[in-house]
Amino acid sequence: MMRQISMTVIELVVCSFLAASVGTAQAAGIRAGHVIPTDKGISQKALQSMYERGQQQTYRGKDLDTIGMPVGGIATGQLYLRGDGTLGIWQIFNRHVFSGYGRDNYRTYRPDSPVDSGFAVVVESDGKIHAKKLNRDFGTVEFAGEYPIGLVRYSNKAFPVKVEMQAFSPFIPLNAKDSALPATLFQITAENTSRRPVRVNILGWLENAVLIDSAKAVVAQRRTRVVAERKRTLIVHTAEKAPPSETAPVLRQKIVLNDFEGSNYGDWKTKGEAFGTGPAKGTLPEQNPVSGFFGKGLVNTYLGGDEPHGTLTSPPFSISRKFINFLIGGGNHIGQTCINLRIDGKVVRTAVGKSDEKLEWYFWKVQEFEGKTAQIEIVDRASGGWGHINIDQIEMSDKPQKGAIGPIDKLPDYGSMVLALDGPAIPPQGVHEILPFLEDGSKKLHAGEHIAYPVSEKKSTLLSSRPIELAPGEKRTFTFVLAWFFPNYEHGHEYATRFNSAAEVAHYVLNNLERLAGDTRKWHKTFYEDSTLPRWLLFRLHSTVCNLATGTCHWWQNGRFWGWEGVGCCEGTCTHVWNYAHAPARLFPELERSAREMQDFSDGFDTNSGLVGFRSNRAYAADGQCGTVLKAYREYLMSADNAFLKRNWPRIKKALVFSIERDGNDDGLIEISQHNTFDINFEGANTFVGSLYLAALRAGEEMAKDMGDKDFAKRCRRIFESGKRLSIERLWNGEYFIQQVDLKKYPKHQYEKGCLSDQLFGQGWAHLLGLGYIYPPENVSKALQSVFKYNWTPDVGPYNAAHKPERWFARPGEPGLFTCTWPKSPYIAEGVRYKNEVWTGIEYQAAGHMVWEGMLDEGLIICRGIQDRYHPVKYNPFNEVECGDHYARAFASWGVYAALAGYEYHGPKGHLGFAPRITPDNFRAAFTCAEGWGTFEQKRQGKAQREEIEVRWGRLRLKSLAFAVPENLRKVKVLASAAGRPVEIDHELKDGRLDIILKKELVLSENQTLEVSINW
Ligand SMILES: [Ca+2]
Ligand SMILES: [Ca+2]
Ligand SMILES: [Ca+2]
Repeated sequence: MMRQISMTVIELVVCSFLAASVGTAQAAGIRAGHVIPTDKGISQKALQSMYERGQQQTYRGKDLDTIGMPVGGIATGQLYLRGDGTLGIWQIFNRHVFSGYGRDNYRTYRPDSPVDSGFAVVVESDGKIHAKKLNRDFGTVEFAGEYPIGLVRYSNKAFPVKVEMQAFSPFIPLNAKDSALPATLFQITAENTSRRPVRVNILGWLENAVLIDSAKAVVAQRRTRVVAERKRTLIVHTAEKAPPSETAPVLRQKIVLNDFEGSNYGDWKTKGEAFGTGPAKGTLPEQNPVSGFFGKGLVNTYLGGDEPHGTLTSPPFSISRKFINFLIGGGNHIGQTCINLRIDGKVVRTAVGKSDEKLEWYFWKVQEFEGKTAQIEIVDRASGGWGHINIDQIEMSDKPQKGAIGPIDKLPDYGSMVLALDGPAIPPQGVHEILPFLEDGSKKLHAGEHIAYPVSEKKSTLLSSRPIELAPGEKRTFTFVLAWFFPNYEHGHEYATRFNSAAEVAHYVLNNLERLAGDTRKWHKTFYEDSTLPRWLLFRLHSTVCNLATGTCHWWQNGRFWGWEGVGCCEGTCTHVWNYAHAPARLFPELERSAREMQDFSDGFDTNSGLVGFRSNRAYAADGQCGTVLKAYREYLMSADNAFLKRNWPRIKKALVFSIERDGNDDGLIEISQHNTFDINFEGANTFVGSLYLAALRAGEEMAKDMGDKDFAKRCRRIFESGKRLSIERLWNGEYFIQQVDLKKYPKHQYEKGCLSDQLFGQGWAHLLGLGYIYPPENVSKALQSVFKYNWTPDVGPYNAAHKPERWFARPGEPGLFTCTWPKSPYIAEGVRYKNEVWTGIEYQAAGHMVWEGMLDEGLIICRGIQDRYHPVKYNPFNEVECGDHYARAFASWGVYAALAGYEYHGPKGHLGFAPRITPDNFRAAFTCAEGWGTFEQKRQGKAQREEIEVRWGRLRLKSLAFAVPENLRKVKVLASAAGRPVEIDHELKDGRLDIILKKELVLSENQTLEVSINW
């Protein structure tokens, strides 16, 4: 049931709350030292600006540096469009780099660009050639990207043409496959701004980066061909085995740099604790068995566990062989558990373990460095899982030790890359005269040549469109496609089941260009342009969706969607982190269904007990276990029929029964040890796990009813009612919900009388699933007010000065919502882990819930805080970090979006409802359903209200509707029509909620509109 609340009531709630908080600096009863102001200091003007529709945001100058917007297909790697329109990060080669957390990844930096590529515009006017690259040097450069469409504008008064580039990968909600193409489209529009006709062509170039990582270790060659076919021109980059060399090499004797057989490290120097005083003699205490090393000794940094850090550095030595071979095992954290080769202080080679204690051969090709002085350093700066490294037997040799590096065509970075021009290119000789404009000292471009060369060399190939004439004021768009194909991922890629090469991908994109680009633009228009919601808020709430197109998300060859928590760290689509993620399920429900069916209820499911291993393992997380039931219900709601529920119900039920067994006595409270997303265990009753449990019981009840399992439905209801009552009796302190725990018995990691921001997590979930209130509305509302009052601050500085966070995701001067505070009782220094941190996922979770409850100001203020923190003046607005980049918890933003519309949907029942929380008199926003998406509009004026549901993509099956009308109404007149024809309906009005039953099922197809007029 949605909450029925009219605008008048919302206004009253908001106003009375503000009146209560403003001006009372430190209300009575607040602990001294709780340095979070109750008056948040938000001026009326600032607040008002948050509600303004506003414009598409544009960024210039220094702001461009930090921007990195993912523009590849979902689950196909991670490619950034940087602020100036150049490409960055380039993690498309199956290597996902963990960026660390806090101090490591919440920092100001420009995303790197390890692969050379770009575009340039060439203008011929008055017989002269002018060329400019599309980058920051163009002149005035402006970034106006809104995910999924990157947009960069270039102009320069001294240049006769201005350019606008749109860069994106097809992104079409509900069409996962066409949104998961390993490709990026570039549509580059040149406009003649001069008074004379000009001839314009666009050039694009791309480095052959196949084997980008392995190049340092393998003997191979790259090959590039320029192919003209089907009115297109393609640069095709591949790699292959190198031809055998003609003279047999003379092998010099190998030199052992260190075999770690001594009792100490000799002239190798240690720093930190991880290396101890000498080499390990095998497996260390509490470590899984270590094998594969030579002799009796090795480097092993699992010294007292993963916690310690340190480095071990060799004395300088001269490189005098072609290869350095070594044995390596341990963690696979790039830059964190690694061995590096340094020359002139610079890391020129690096390697990590494979999250395996067994040591295996690895080698670096160092021929190019022969004669240079180098140092080897072994690094451990990781403390989490696999935060250690094992190394042995480092030698220089003229022969690589075979082992870790397999045949070339099996390497993760083996595959192909293509840059395709939609149209014919000019012959290579025509390009040569332009090259001097584009080359600099470090780079050589090749045009139209078939070339093969050793992988140790870097080469870029260029092609150019044919010039076209532009009259003054005229413009023309040129289309390029960048495509990649790197199938050798541990679990394969879904895209590799549809394509065999990057060229095939490029052809597919160009063959379907109009539809793919058209549908993507249609979504962008529907979501951003045709909405009445503030544009900044739309930007923020949709920006996190880009996490789908990063290393965080993977779509395996077998169809299973799988996610890290953040890029490269913490594996297994972790149930408790993904508990917060709503965007993927609402945009691409098939992906989340696959995560339920192929992980939660198969790989990760214990068929004996019903336990859902929270990382597809056999470990219990209380929040994740309950969340799995909620997700299953959501996936059912986002389905067109009940097939998903039918297939999975026995296991969903069993998963819920597992939680009921943890409850133990059916009283609706789980009191035994509850491992959870704070990476600790809560002991005793609490509403963090408790609300998720009660919501799961309600979801279980609904699913049981739909499956005809009446007895189980009744049992769920009974336990739920008990838990609801007992939670108020035992856990309500008059202002918010606390935890009932014996701190003497459990002194660590509890929150007890603290105010936990996530204390109503399950209630927020219940609203999103149309399950209604699980606690009395007045307690819910009061508790949320307390969360905002006690935990949100416009400046984290003072509080964090008093209570230092374990990791920094907000800096002094920045606003944020703390995980947990103790406003009414002494601060617990050993309390819940991460208490003093700010996580965007929790902020969205709480803000979304506040919006449901009509606390619109507070919800917007929290979201605005995130938007301000992630302003490109400091941080990449598309990369909300936690443990690693593009953290999955941030997908919670979609909960705010759903709340703003008061969206409720039940696919199998054909039910759709809206109760806009923001501007209900004039509201318009995009929505998604099981088989289609479109836009919903509500207008209210005088004694009339009009609803319009327009399908823009796919179809929408409807049997019932619900809308919010002013609460005081007793009687309304309702008329409905679809595609211009009257629709027969019944209606029911209660407390401001209008339920409409369609007498016959209605299917709206693309471009059809359902209109409902309500009069009173
Ligand atoms: Ca050894
Ligand atoms: Ca360590
Ligand atoms: Ca119990």
